[in-house]
Amino acid sequence: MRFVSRLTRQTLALVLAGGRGSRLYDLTNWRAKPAVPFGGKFRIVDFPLSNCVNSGIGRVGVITQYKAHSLIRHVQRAWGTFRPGMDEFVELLPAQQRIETSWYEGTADAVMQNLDIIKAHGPEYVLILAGDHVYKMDYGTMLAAHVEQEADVTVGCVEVPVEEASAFGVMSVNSDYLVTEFLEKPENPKDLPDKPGRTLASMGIYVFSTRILFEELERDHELTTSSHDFGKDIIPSMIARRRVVAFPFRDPIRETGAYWRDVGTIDALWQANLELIGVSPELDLYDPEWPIWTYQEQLPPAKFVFDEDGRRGTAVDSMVAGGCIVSGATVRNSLLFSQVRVHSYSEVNDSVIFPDVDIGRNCEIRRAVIDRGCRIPEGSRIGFDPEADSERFHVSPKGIVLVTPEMLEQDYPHGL
Ligand code: ADQ
Ligand code: ADP
Repeated sequence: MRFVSRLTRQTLALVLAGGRGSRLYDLTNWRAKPAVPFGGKFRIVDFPLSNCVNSGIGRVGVITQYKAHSLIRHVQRAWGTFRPGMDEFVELLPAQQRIETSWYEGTADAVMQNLDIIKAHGPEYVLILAGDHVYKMDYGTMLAAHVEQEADVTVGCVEVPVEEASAFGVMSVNSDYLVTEFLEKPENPKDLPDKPGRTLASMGIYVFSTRILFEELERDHELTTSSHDFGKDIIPSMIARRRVVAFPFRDPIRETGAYWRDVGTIDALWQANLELIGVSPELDLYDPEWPIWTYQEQLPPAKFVFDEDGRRGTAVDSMVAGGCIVSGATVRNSLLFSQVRVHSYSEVNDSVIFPDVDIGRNCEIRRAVIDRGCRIPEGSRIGFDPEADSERFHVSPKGIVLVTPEMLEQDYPHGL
């Protein structure tokens, strides 16, 4: 254990949080994907950041670019006072044209443009993470594997069904987990030799020995043909020249399987949120051994009340955050983020309701994701008629209805 804690102390983690996340449609019109709310009170970026803290990595940079306002505000509030004075910090690294006169191009360029900041911290290892995945992972075991295997770079990987693999970097490994091939988002990914129907996908997280990272970034920087991306350029080009090792991810607590989700679509976001409600969800937010940290403003407890006509306000099979009031309405199999109001005679089923939403009287809502600040007018029916819904809202391939303030011709909540 002392060995691992020495490694985590010698590590600087960089969380890449600048991408657009365009498959989330209007949810990322005004915010970056890592700032998208998740799990009733968190934002997605809280997962990799909590993993860092729980793994004993105290030095973390968050690289931001696209629509970063609410992300920056959240990281400052939740993570800004991270044990000051103990060489532990979460530092925001916005694209600021320090080296180039351009914004960050690919993910490697985003790291390259912060090279002098990395040098100033002098880490032995740099752990590169994505800010937009939901999972619990002990990065200490990955660092230990990197050192034991004498790797130049270690790539975190998970097994996925072949039919989903063209969204990922896909790799082939030999019996020592040395990567022999790496194809970024291949059209026809190959099956694992011993497991038909399955393949090995990159999680887009990497441990680099710092010297190697610098050499590779500088080499890539000179290549005019490169898009300066880890998955597209850097990792594939290292296979023939360096020791590229795969690290199969296991759950830190159960040591079997692994919960890891790229909640990159409305369907995936909806499903991953609702799965949390189950009796024994794969991702347990109530586990004291691997807490997920966040910021939430001080709010009164959620309240469930009879309305003036004596109708009961209830929520069952649901998660309800602070500041919510359910009055004379019924909520089932749903997740209510903070300060949601559900008024009399309304029914909410199988839905994910972001903070500060007001659901008027007599509404029926099912299979929906409602964005922050929406005021749903009295008598609305959402999730029953895909054709009518798609005239005003966005309807996903699985029929989940996304509603945003803009679609309701309302303003987003400013200054909330
Ligand atoms: P993608 O997820 O498609 O594939 P990308 O869109 O580059 O990769 O995003 C990776 C991370 O970097 C995200 O957290 C994103 O927000 C951030 N990011 C993207 N562009 C950025 C920029 N210019 N500046 C700062 N941050 C930026 C990658 C790998 C695959 C792997 C999947 C796993 O390339 O090999 O399988 O992740 O999801
Ligand atoms: P989050 O729920 O992620 O905190 P916010 O609703 O606070 O998102 O919006 C993020 C940022 O974008 C805020 O600064 C907000 O003022 C701004 N914003 C949101 N919607 C609009 C809009 N329609 N026009 C201009 N700015 C907007």
